Amino acid sequence: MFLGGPTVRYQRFFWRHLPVMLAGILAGYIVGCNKPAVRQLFSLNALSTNEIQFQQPPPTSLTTESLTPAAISLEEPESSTRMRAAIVGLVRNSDLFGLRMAMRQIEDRFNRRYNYPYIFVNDVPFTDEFKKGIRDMTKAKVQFGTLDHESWKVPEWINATRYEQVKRDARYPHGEKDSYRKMCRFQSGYLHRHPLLRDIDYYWRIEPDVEYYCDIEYDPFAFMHNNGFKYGWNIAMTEFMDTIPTLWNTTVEFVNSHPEMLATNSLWEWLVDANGDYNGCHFWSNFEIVDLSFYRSSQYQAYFDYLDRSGGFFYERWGDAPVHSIAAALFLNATQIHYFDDIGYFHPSVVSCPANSRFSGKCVCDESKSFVQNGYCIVRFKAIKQMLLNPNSTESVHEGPIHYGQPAIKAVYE
Ligand SMILES: Nc1nc2c(ncn2[C@@H]2O[C@H](COP(=O)(O)OP(=O)(O)OP(=O)(O)O)[C@@H](O)[C@H]2O)c(=O)[nH]1
Ligand SMILES: *[C@@H]1O[C@H](CO)[C@@H](O)[C@H](O)[C@H]1NC(C)=O
Ligand SMILES: *[C@@H]1O[C@H](CO)[C@@H](O)[C@H](O)[C@H]1NC(C)=O
Ligand SMILES: *[C@@H]1O[C@H](CO)[C@@H](O)[C@H](O)[C@H]1NC(C)=O
Ligand SMILES: *[C@@H]1O[C@H](CO)[C@@H](O)[C@H](O)[C@H]1NC(C)=O
Ligand SMILES: [Mg+2]
Repeated sequence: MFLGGPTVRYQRFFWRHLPVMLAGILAGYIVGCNKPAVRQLFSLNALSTNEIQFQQPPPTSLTTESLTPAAISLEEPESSTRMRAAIVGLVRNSDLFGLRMAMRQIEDRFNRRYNYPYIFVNDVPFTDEFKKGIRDMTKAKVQFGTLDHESWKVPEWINATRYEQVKRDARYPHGEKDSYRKMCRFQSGYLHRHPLLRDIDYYWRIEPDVEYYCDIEYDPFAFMHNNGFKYGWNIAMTEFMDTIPTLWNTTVEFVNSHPEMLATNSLWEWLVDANGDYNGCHFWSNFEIVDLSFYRSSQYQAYFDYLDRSGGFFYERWGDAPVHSIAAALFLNATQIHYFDDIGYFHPSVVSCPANSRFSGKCVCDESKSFVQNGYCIVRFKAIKQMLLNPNSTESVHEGPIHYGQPAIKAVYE
């Protein structure tokens, strides 16, 4: 199925959404790691005809979030079949207050009814004060752990001279920090393999200072399981491109040597702009609900190892958010990625607020501050997923260039 006039259509889309994109870029300077950004373009020529085949998916009754929620099963698991799942965070002792605030909301809005365990890990031992302050917040089980050296280090193949120079010259948020880079590498490649997570199949990531604005009246873990979702998110925007100059090319190299890993109905198109370059779109991983079999798969592991070897976590400042997101968009089918647009959420300084939450319902947030829902990356996500799920749809949710069956990404937009 081809849409007429992709270029014109894209330009219209661009101008209409320019104010939102500018707002995103501005916010990018306020917030850090996995953040919105100025879009720098770089090429994707390396992906060629033979390496990527796009097929239309079979018809499915499952439709995109918000469009027909009734099609999605909200059934709870039987009480005896609780999910093997936990609420998980990498945190510092100094995060005690911010984490207590986040937990209070998660408990009140959700977990006091479900009692999923918490797991917190740290590169240094947690203090007794920290453990007590956290345990005071919940009747659920809480486990505390530390990391092994392997998962929190600058690998031996990193050239120390070059790395020191990079940190001195970096002009982006957290650019001077060693710990921030170790953090991003850890969350990309090691958190899901931590021994405390051995017995869980799903995690829900939390961070200090996040807020939950709505009652969550179903079990998102069971919901993921029942619908076959592997990756769940609720904020998406463009990355600060100075932190990932070579991430996309490194990814393209990897995919070219493992073309079979690309999912049949992947969301790859969500990642590329009108020039076929990486558009910086990614899910904010400070909130993510994930079927850990995805991160524990040989594909994901191979991808992480390849990225790690290339040195970009240190020579640049690759965030776990773009790494997780690119992997999900390439290696999962679109039907396995879910937008939790019903979970009202705040991470400094971005709000995701469900519609009509100001004066009615159980959310308390101001949707007018929730610019991300109309942002470039979220609009495109919905449009592309909708097209994949229902290629014949005449719904006009799709804007921007979306096509099937094109031989090469580069050619799609020409
Ligand atoms: N144990 C430990 N946790 C860390 C370290 N650095 C960051 N973290 C945790 O990693 C998570 C992400 O760090 P943040 O500083 O919130 O990073 P961010 O959200 O990308 O950036 P900001 O917008 O600047 O907050 C948080 O849960 C932090 O507590 C560290 O050096 N040690
Ligand atoms: C990425 O690869 C393309 C095509 O090989 C090349 O033209 C471009 O310069 C590369 N970009 C970076 C930042 O290395
Ligand atoms: C390490 O990096 C420095 C600075 O970029 C460079 O001069 C040096 O040759 C590199 N060393 C090795 C072993 O590659
Ligand atoms: C994606 O869907 C296709 C066709 O429905 C299927 O063959 C393939 O196994 C799926 N891929 C993944 C990663 O589940
Ligand atoms: C979509 O349209 C094509 C061409 O009109 C048709 O062959 C196909 O059966 C349709 N698919 C669905 C799922 O309706
Ligand atoms: Mg944070």
